[in-house]
Amino acid sequence: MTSRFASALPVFSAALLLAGAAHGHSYEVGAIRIGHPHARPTVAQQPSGGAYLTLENRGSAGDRLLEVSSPVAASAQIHTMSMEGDVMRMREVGALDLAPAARVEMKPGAGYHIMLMGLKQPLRPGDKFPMTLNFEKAGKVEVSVSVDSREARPSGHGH
Ligand SMILES: [Cu+2]
Repeated sequence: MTSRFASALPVFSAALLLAGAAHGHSYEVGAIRIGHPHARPTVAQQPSGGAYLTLENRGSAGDRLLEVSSPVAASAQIHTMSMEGDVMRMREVGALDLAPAARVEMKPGAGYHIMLMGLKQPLRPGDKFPMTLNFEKAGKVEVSVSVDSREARPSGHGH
């Protein structure tokens, strides 16, 4: 009986580790920590939507987010938004640089976001969908993106 109990322990601790990884809805790949991937809800026929997350480089070397993909969209681009005069402009950036200790918080309305282009279905509040991030050094990681349950609003995402 004692030996049977002992052999069950490693399985139990592996399950705890998995639960720990999912806690707080964050992910780690190499030195990169990815926090709270979420997206705005979209309405029917809306061709694109924004996804947001926090990236932290905890390593001593720089890394770069090279590309993003998701089965819910034909393509995904890394965009940055900034005011030019009184006009908000969005442009695609080829890669997002993450210097050592860099922390990039994506959010609607300013700075970086991930643009899901050619949505295959509306993103409904409460849905989750997979998205794969590919980092130059840390490699690929799939995260689960939660669609915010807040109400959709016109987001100025027409290009
Ligand atoms: Cu955009």
